[in-house]
Amino acid sequence: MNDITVVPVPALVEPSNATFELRADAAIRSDSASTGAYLAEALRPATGFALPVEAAHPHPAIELRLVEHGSDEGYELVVEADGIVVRARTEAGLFYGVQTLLQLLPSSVDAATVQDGPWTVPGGRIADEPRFSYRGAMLDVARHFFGVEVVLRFIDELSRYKINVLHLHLSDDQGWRIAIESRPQLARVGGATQVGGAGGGWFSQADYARIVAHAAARHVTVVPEIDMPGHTNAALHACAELNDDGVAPAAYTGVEVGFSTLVVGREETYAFVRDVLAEVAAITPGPWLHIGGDEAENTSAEDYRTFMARVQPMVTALGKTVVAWHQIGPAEREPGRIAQYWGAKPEPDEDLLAALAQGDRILLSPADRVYLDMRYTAETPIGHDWAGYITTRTAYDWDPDTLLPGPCDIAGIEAPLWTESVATVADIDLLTFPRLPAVAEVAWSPQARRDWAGFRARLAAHGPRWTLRGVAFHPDPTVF
Ligand code: TNX
Repeated sequence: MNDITVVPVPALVEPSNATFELRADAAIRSDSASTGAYLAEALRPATGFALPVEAAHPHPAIELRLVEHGSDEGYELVVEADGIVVRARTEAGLFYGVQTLLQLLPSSVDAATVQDGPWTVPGGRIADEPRFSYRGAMLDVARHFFGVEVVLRFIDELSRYKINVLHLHLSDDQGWRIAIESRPQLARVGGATQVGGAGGGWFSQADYARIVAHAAARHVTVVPEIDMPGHTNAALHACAELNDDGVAPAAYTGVEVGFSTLVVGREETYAFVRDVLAEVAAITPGPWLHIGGDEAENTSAEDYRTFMARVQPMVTALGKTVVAWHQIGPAEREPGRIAQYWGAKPEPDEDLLAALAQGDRILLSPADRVYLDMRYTAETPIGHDWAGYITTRTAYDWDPDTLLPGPCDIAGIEAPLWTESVATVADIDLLTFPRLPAVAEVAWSPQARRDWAGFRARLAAHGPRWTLRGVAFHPDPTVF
């Protein structure tokens, strides 16, 4: 295990001189039917082996064991010449042990067709657990819509890097992307277009359920975001009754921000918010509901606080925890809420300071580090640059503990992908890989285990894997 290329780097690695070889007659014994099946399905195409999964095989080559001890997401992986054992207290931990094991095999294991072996794994012991319990990625399906299959594939890729939250930005000026049964015009009318005009679309509640289930099977929790009171042109366009004059604005297909607002003094606004949040909460098994709150530039500060003072308790009453962009800071604090910091250094941000002063938990999405929509360099064909260029190294080389002024309760890290300029799966891949794995390591691995030179060497080994999996990553010349 001296030269392993596992990303995120495990907390502890103890190499041995042993080598394990997976052979055609290998069986998997698993205490978890789902994780056993996941592993076998990941191994079968390239190895061509049958790899039966059984709860009680007498001589398994690979054992996945649920045990009494261990942390919530931790695992232990022991590789000896005659077998491999993964132990974890939870199903999530077992799944992460399996991800590590897959990365210990030759990269050709990711091929879709049978390859030559030998399928060797270096011997030793790994003991691993995450630094942060919230390790997220965000996909904006509002500016450009992406269908279920694209989202499922995105989940597959992020879960390989032990990311465990998918935040879906479901509404914005350019589109409303989740069906609300009590207000069908929201998605039907509000979801009909996207940036540039043509296209658009939305998730039925059955579509959303498929996403949530696929994510859950990979230990990923979905956080739905309904952005309010700004970023609401699509809703105002779909529902004339939300407008003071009863006249719906035109659909918006540009890329400006900050012009729209729900009408804070109008009762109909709160009936709408209540209906929407109730349905979104009902179809979301995870604990979080994101209510946006960013860039409400057309809402007065007083109106903003009035609005949030009414909306936050609705979320709590639905049994969910409020998540909002850090502009929520000055609004009355809802117990337990999470403020998502998306600033870029160095200016001290008053809204952030207000959130910190109120004792909000903070989710770190520093725009100059982890915004996947920023260009890598001036040459990157798509993306923004308002927070600067973000090379893979920039995304990697920072310490969450020293980012903010003073101590605070950090919930974790999330890398958002805004999609004003992201229109295809290839666009998603280009901006996401290899930077998301860099952020995943920031969120998972102990700071003391991380350094750019080591990361770069490990990350480079993932290029061939992405190629085999059809991921159109950016061949960042500082890495590959
Ligand atoms: C700011 S980040 C926004 C988004 C844009 C993004 C583009 C945040 C909470 N709001 O509306 O898409 O910049 O980088």
